[in-house]
Amino acid sequence: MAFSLSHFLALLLPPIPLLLLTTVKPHPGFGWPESGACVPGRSWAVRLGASDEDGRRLDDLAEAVAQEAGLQNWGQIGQLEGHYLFCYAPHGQPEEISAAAKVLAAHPDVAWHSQEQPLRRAKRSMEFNDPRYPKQWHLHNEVRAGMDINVTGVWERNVTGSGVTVVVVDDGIQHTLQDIQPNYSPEGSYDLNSNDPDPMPHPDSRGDNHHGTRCAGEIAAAPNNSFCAVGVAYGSRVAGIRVLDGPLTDSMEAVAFNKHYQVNDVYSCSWGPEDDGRTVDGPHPLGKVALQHGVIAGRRGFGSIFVVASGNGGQNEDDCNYDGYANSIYTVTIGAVDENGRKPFYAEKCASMLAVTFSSGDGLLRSIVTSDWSMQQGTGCTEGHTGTSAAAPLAAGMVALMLQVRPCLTWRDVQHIIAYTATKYEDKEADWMANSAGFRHSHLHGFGLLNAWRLVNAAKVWESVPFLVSYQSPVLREERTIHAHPLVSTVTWNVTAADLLESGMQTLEHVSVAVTVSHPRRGNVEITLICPSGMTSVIGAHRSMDVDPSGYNDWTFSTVRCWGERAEGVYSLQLTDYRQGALNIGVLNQWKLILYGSSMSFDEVKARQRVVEDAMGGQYLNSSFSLPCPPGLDIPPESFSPLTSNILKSLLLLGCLALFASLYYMLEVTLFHVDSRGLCRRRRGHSNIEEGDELEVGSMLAPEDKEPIMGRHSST
Ligand SMILES: *[C@@H]1O[C@H](CO)[C@@H](O)[C@H](O)[C@H]1NC(C)=O
Ligand SMILES: *[C@@H]1O[C@H](CO)[C@@H](O)[C@H](O)[C@H]1NC(C)=O
Ligand SMILES: *[C@@H]1O[C@H](CO)[C@@H](O)[C@H](O)[C@H]1NC(C)=O
Ligand SMILES: *[C@@H]1O[C@H](CO)[C@@H](O)[C@H](O)[C@H]1NC(C)=O
Ligand SMILES: *[C@@H]1O[C@H](CO)[C@@H](O)[C@H](O)[C@H]1NC(C)=O
Ligand SMILES: [Ca+2]
Ligand SMILES: [Ca+2]
Ligand SMILES: [Ca+2]
Ligand SMILES: [Ca+2]
Repeated sequence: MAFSLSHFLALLLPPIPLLLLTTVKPHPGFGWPESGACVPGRSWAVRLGASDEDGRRLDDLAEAVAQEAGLQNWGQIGQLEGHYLFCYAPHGQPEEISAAAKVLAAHPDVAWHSQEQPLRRAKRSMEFNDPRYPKQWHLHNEVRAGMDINVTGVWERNVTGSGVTVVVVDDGIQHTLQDIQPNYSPEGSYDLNSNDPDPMPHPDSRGDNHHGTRCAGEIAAAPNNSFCAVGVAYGSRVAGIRVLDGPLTDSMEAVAFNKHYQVNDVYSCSWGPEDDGRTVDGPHPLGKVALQHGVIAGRRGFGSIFVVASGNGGQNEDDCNYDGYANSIYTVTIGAVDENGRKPFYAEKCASMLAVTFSSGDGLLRSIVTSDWSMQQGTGCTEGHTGTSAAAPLAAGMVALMLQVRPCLTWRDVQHIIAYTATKYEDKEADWMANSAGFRHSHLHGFGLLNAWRLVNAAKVWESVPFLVSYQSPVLREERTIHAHPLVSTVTWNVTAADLLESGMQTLEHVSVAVTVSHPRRGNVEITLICPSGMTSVIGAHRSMDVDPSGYNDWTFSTVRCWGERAEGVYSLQLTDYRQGALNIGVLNQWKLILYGSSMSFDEVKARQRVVEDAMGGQYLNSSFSLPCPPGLDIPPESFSPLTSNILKSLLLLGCLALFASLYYMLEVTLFHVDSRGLCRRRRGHSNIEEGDELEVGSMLAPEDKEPIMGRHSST
């Protein structure tokens, strides 16, 4: 790929005469003539053909040539040896000008000459008349350099999310608002709380249904309309799915994740299970199937992009590995940092964190400035959007920018590009650790800060990764007592070359572990996964508030920290018990290792890292450059309309294989990078359903505890 790219670049950019790019500076030896200005139209750039052994002699020659042409010699141009600037005498007439041109053209010592014209150069700054734009520090931080998403250069290249739709799955969006209406997509919207197509929020007594509107503004607030703010992807369209204003059920969640999935490209979800530091919950069976179905059939088969907030339970020692939405391999898990790049009090950490972006912080640090609803006391604009809730939509907007320049990125390509491009910075608490593939990850900050410029440039040159494959160990029954801290209990599983032969897996993406532990106070247990390279992930953090006596029942933890590493080798799981007193005896009952990855070789991972870094100059962000993109598939706008519990139930029971077998086959043949074999075929298992979940009709109908994730500082 590196070869073909540089080759393409060579064709794309013919050598530009260097002179036009350099500034004209006086040569130290000469000094510029005192009077008159050497203005464009009166000046010539000349390259002498003589050899450059002796700078002094070239200067003499230049002087002689200038005199012959009736021009003044203004000396060497910058550091360009043999290049001189000649100028007309202040009172030169047009006839003399053309005479000089003839002399230069005919002169044997002049290799090249050019009469200089003013260069058209636009000033590199985005001017918007939106009154709060100057306060949107997350877009352009003038106070703390580098602490923004570096998006203005992307906008200057006319990349604004055009052609991409982001849907905010939340408590509705006020689409009549001045900043939302121009980019609102009714086609992508729905109201699952009232069961109608219009997701307009309903004012309630607490006045807090402004959340979705704020998220929508961060993504696509209209620019330059003299109103409020500007969105990250202000050229994209934004839709709303109203689902949080009322009891949320598993089936509603499932419908939301696939709603209008040929219209909506990116799903922004700023909510999750309770962040109380003692909950272990995630998508239930239907929600899980819907996420899986979305990445297979959404976006014409390239896969819906699900962006989820990592949670606001930091002050409760919560950890996003106990949040099934964050752990899911199908989601882009986004955490928050404050304006200083530090973890705010509310932010959670976990091994499945992909990256972070900006949001509110402690004390005097600024919050996110965005649209707001104008219902109740709302003004249509706020400076107080907070929490990881505010971070996820920024990430969703950045994904929209990526999809504009490369519409065929798959859901996995997006995660790869984030891992390859996120930036690191000094932070003592971050505890960055480099894995053997050279990716640095922190439990606090994932692979680092999202950087729109880097994401978009990488997206432009990104070739889709090979299709997803997976490997599952058998269920490993241990019944092993968990030692008290500082002792650890270690179990291992050796994944051999023969194990990986059938799938062809070479390098890793996500690594998951399904764990069953009995413990009278499960928060005491800490679980660490060690990949063959030695890279450690704290997949089950110790949580002092989690007093639950039922342990973990086949809970799937996951990590992204072994991304790009070789899949083969010995994996170990280490458990330790932070118990007080001798009574709490925990047992690791069983575990199972699940690897996700592809046939991409380790060397190819390294080669891609170089391709990505080579693209950071912006040279490919030219509309005349594009890698070929397959067209995608013709998938019905909605497989089931309306999606009833019964249909969902049969979808679940059939698994993806039976119902979508022909579709998968097509995907594999036409795209061969969007493959479902790894999703639907288990190597040693018999179940087509993710981790053999059983469907309980009861759980489908019971309201779940899903709460919008909001910072404690949320205004109103
Ligand atoms: C915004 O509008 C002003 C005129 O009101 C115009 O000068 C400016 O170029 C516009 N900015 C952008 C980025 O389109
Ligand atoms: C930010 O974007 C500019 C282009 O606008 C680029 O030159 C610069 O290197 C980027 N900064 C980082 C840290 O990526
Ligand atoms: C910017 O992009 C939009 C949408 O793709 C297009 O309509 C417009 O012509 C572009 N403008 C320039 C100056 O390239
Ligand atoms: C893992 O299995 C391979 C193949 O059987 C073997 O060569 C290797 O020694 C094993 N490693 C360990 C640590 O047991
Ligand atoms: C984009 O490509 C065109 C045609 O190849 C070229 O004329 C133009 O200078 C390029 N622009 C940039 C910014 O590289
Ligand atoms: Ca409605
Ligand atoms: Ca605006
Ligand atoms: Ca949480
Ligand atoms: Ca995830």
